[in-house]
Amino acid sequence: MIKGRLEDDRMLTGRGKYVSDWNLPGQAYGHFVRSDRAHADIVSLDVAAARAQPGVIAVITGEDIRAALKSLPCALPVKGRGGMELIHPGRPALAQGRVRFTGEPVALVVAQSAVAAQDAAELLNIEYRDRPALISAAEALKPDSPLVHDSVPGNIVLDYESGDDAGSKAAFAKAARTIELEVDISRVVGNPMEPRACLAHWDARAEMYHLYTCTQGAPIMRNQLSAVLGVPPEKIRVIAEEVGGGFGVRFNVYPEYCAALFAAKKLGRPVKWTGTRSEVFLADEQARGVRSRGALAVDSQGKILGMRFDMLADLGAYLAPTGPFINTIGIVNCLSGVYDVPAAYARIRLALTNTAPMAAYRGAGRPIMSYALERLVEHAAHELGLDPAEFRRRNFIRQFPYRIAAGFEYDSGDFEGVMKKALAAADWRGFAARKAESERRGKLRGRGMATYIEATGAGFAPQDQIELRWGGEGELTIYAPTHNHGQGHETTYAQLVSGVLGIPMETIRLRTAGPEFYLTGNATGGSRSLLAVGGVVYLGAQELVKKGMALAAEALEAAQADIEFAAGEYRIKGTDRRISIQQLAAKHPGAMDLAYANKFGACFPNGCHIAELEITPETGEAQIVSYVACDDAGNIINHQIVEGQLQGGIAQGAGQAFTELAVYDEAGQLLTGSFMDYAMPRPGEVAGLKLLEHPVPTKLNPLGAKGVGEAGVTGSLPALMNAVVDALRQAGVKHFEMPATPRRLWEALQAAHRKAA
Ligand code: MCN
Repeated sequence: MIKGRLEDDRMLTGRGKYVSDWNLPGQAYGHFVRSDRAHADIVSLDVAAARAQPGVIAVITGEDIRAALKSLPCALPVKGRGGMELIHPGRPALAQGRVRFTGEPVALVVAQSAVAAQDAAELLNIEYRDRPALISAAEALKPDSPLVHDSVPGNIVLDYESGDDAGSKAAFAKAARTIELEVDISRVVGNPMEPRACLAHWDARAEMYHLYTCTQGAPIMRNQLSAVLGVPPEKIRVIAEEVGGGFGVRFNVYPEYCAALFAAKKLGRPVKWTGTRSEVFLADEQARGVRSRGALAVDSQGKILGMRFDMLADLGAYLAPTGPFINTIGIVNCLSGVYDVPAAYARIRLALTNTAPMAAYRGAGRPIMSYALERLVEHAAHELGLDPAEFRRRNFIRQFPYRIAAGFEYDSGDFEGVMKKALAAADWRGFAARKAESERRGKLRGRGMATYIEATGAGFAPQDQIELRWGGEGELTIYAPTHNHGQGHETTYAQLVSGVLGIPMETIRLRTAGPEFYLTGNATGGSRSLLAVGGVVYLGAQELVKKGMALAAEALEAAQADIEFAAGEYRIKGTDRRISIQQLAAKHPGAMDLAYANKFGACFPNGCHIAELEITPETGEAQIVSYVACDDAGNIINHQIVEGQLQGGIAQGAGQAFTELAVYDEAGQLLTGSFMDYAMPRPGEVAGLKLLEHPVPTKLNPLGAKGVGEAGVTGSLPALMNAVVDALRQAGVKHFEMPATPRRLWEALQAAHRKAA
């Protein structure tokens, strides 16, 4: 077991190179002028006063880019109900004629300094004619609602369905009981530590665009930029060293990057933009924001016969490249969870509103499904008078492979085994006594469970390419398409290679996106890096050993058949004549380098999370008192990193459950646009974490690993809110939505109290 991570030293001693640490000779600075209203026509836009300011080099507007830049891309590989195609109304890099959400970029001011650009931006004279703003997806559906885009009738870009409609209807017709629950999966802002930034450069000689930015993966960003810039991906380089957190909101191309690249080419000098926290709140992709009406059909033995969901997703004012995917396939890929359900069906309508575009946030659709389903299952158990663990146990899938109604196939799992371990660690049976003890102290104690499953691994790119290249001193560099922005890839990929090649981990380094190489593959997302790219790295290392056989035979003057490889050395069998792989690589510069590609697809990590919390009725404060998570992430490569990933994911679930909420007012102004109004989870929020492993290796990749990066949030969101609802139930509260802030909890308790009186 190694101590710490290879990347820690650099990160903790301030030697990481983040986007705003990059500088290029002759660079200018950009500042974006953003719409201060949610929905309006741009009547006129006068740049003269701003342009005349000292230090200002250019003011670029939507009209300037109209002919040069295409819409930001968005596509979906599936159709909707009745063959409906996704309607992509298009999204310009700078607003053209109309603004559709507060914070939308309208113009880019470029100046000699960032301050000069910001000052001049205030002199931009924009005349708007306001239009009525649509703030909620429910409102968007009303027949007389204003249209966000004239090309999208009824504000619905897609009416999607998945599963077995007729079968589930039949199941409901014959059910002994049907149980329904409507829940709101609240809207959140991703908030990585590093606000978005870019440095755009046009290399006129090579006719190439260079973009330094915070990205979860250069290859995807390059393809998306290619669609906007109208040049092949080979003409674009995306460069990122350190990225201060991704969490899904650094996956896609953003308008600002396209406008900055346009400006860099037009002006013949690099343009640097460093965003602020306010811009993160206003103009980063936001996520979740789905209303779900779910129903279970149950027979007299507590066996689930059918399941239906009707969801309404808010996609914001424009389609983010992955927004529709996340809110359709990303939700239904685990449609019926860990349960053996003969007929499940979901309808999801994707609506537009005058709010920031919506896409991925840690879990990317799966927490929406797990929340809707696990809240419903827990609610059903209470309605049926069954122990929530027993109700789940009766319905677990036990045979694999198992194909769910949405068409996806779970390859492996032991849901009952996972739950058993969690129940024991949480002392499930002792809850009544603990609850009574809390009551004596005047506290409401609640317990919540979630037996989640999620899909990890599928990627858009046809293959993941990697390269292994030796340096002169026997050091080996792994080049990979997935970006490492907190997940510890430098350590785990090095562990894999070191394990195969037998060379010290310290001699292995990872480069994920750099100007000097070019790989295709998938970005970091969908918790796929280890199982997919890690799998390719692992096989690549094995190929490298094979590749060295002929050279080793030559160096040792033996027949290749007599050579064996072990512990980093090629050896003539039965002798002590040997050469290390590092010596061999140094002897033959370039000859021992290797390019390798392969692709490994989706697999299904799962787990059982059990939370207990106490609510203080006088103040509404909720305090987690114990949290047990037992997860099946398949084979684990680095237990310490996996533990960290689970802790982070659980804390992010707690953030959404207890404090975070993006709120727009009726006019479409974001009321929660800073950390003063939008509360992130704090250290200590998730106390008493107990993490257990229950690995069931998958055969779908060479490592037997399942993804873990998003599991924590997928499990914790429903487990925590089930615990909140359980505590409130005792006080007569019938319905409660996230976030469980002290004020909202206190108000709910007061309202129930008044009603009872
Ligand atoms: N791992 C392991 N054994 C397993 C599974 C994973 O040792 N069976 C290790 C991997 O080698 C890797 C880490 O755990 O070091 C996470 O691996 P994986 O599950 O493959 O997830 P990714 O590396 O693809 O990370 C993506 C995932 C996503 S989608 C979001 S969002 C997210 C997350 O990871 N964003 C993060 N975790 C984050 N953590 C940090 N610090 N910052 C983010 O932005």
